[in-house]
Amino acid sequence: MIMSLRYFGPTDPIPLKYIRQIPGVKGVVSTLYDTTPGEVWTREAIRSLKESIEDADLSLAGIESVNIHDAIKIGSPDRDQYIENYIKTLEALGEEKVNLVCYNFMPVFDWTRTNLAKLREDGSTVLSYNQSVIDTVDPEELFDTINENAGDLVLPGWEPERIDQIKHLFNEYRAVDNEKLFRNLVYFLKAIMPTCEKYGIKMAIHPDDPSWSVFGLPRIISEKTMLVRMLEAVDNPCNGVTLCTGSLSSNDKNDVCQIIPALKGRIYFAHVRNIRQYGDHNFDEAAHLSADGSLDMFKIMKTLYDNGFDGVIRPDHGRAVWGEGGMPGYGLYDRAMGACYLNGIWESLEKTYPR
Ligand SMILES: [Mn+2]
Repeated sequence: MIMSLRYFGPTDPIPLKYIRQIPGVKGVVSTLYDTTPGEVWTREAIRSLKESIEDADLSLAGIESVNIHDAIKIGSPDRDQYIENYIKTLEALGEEKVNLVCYNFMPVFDWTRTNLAKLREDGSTVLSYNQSVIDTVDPEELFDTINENAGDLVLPGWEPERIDQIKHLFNEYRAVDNEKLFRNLVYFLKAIMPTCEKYGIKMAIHPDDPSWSVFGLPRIISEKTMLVRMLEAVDNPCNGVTLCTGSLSSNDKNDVCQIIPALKGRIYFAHVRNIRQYGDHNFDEAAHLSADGSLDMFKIMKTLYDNGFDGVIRPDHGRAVWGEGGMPGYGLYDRAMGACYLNGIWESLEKTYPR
């Protein structure tokens, strides 16, 4: 198990030397933030990212994410060109010995929240999602609200320049239902598998966040049946999953501890965070501690342990605490507390149930 933290590159307000000081954190996951989906990554840029991380005595544990161009998800005529570009990026990563790639197959939005700083009773703030807000705004309004709340920061997936594409994209997705989106995912995976096999690259799809359709867009990676169907459709060890406990548990019908055994051996990356479920498609994010939210974090970690998980893991969105500003969900303090807590659970599992 490699405990890591997400790192937003040279413009991250949290320097690598701070991440290095969190006990037990050995690596970071990151991406090339100056690229856009569909672009071919160069070996030089990957090497430079990797070296900057290694210079800080950490490892580049994987890429989060290499994003998929919407042409591939929509299945438009130019998708093969974008798949070819993706393969070239994978080759460059493989040559630089990077072998874990997180990605998602969500149309238009990588993730959706309605409040980036909901005030809690302890004075901290968290990201939250309220379906009734989504039901009353259009996607463009939400886009503006999120960017206003983000201040000077650029949130991954919500880059201001994307607003111009939103209308066009919604139009394009009108002809894409869940089945078509699934077929397009399988088409993409089959095309990239030979390259992944050649370099030993493990693809780890991130579940939909939240795990239901937002703004009427299709959603296919939102529950156990669909995750299993995806793994079986392309039954190759290079085709795997990012287990994101918060995303899956946004739908309180999903039980992460039931999902983990169904994906046994194919979970290569884990985002482990807690949320407070309010039923009916509403949730707040929470501290990692089980008692702070709705999820049994010990049981989740034990289920991962019992199912032989040995991949990259990271705490996920934290609260904003102790007056820390910065990127919503990605401050240093609460994620550091999360990493220590998860490491503590893991140590107790290793000592109680040696394997
Ligand atoms: Mn996640």
